[in-house]
Amino acid sequence: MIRQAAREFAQNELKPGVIERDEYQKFPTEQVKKLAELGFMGMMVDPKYNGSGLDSISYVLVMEELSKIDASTSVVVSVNNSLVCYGLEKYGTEAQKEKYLKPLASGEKLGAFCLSEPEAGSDATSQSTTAKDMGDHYLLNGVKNWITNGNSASVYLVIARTDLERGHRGTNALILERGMEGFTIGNKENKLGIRGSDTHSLMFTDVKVPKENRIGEEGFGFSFAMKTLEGGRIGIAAQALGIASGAYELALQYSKERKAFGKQIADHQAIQFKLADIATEIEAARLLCFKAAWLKDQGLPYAKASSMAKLYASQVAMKTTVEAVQIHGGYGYVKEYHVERLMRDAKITQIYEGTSEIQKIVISRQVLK
Ligand code: COS
Repeated sequence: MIRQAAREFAQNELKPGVIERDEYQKFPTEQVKKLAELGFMGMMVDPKYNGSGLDSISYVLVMEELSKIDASTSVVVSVNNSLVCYGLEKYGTEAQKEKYLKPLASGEKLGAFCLSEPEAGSDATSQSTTAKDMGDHYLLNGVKNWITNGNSASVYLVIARTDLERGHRGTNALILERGMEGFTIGNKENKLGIRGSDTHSLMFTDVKVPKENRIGEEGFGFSFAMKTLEGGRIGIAAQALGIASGAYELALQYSKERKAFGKQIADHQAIQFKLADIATEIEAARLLCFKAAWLKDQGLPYAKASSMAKLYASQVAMKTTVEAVQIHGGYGYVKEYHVERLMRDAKITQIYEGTSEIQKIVISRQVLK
């Protein structure tokens, strides 16, 4: 039922206008409101905090269906659910949950997760943003980069260093609100893909953040970011899966319609073998996503599984979308056929929430343990 609801929503609400939102970099404001009404903005949050109380498997199903049609919208869903809501529910105080989690889970507000900096992406321990301890508050200074929902969010989880001597162990995760004095939104990035999503830099100049807005104990910030990203990677893996399966479904359909050399192109072995490879790899990616989600739902360690799912599903997304464009030939290269957009959207899944190289670091450290 959940998959069906997401599928219908994607067809009826996301598909119309998806080409224009991509072309003109238009944020899906109305679509996100409707996703909130369906309970998809706080899917895994306890109903007592306005969530839908669903499991991670349901979340994977929804992410796949939305991403088949519109990855710009599904990344908004992914960040709000698995980075912001999850982080607050798992590690926040009761007061933080009341004040911030409730409106985020209901979709009344949108959240952003702010770890990356101009010179700290993969090397996330090299944070330059500082949160100086001033007694009852922190004084925040620095710049964050590539922030999804940058100009649409109203709650921002920001990672910053307080004790410079202690390296990543002196890092804190702070909750910021849009409009705080000294907090400015920088330029919007003009991106290759997921162009409907809203990616900005953020600037902090002497922003006063009350101590009660710190998540977890003093110095917990880096661990908070790492633990939260473990679940975030399941969302991005499922997004990559959806991009791949969306492109595959279009290529499959097209191959039965298009004729060449006197028969449907699906009757040529060159196309059949492509479809066979793609179908097999998508199934494998889906099972990796389900496994990571299942482990998380069981309360078992899932860092390795989520990195494997993201690494593999993003490779499959890239390969599948390139093949889908190839199967469509010249039509694949124009916007009306959707596969060129899916190809551009696929690339980011190998980069954000940890590049493929970072996933290999996480996986290899686990297997060598
Ligand atoms: N959960 C909890 N803690 C974790 C963790 C995890 N999954 N992974 C690492 N840590 C902790 C380590 O235990 C260590 O803490 P202690 O020194 O107190 O034990 C600390 O984090 C630093 O870890 P490590 O020494 O392994 O740091 P490295 O710089 O070698 O590598 C990686 C850390 C590369 C795994 C990390 O920086 C990373 O994931 N980078 C990518 C970040 C990312 O995804 N960026 C995208 C931005 S979000 S769109």
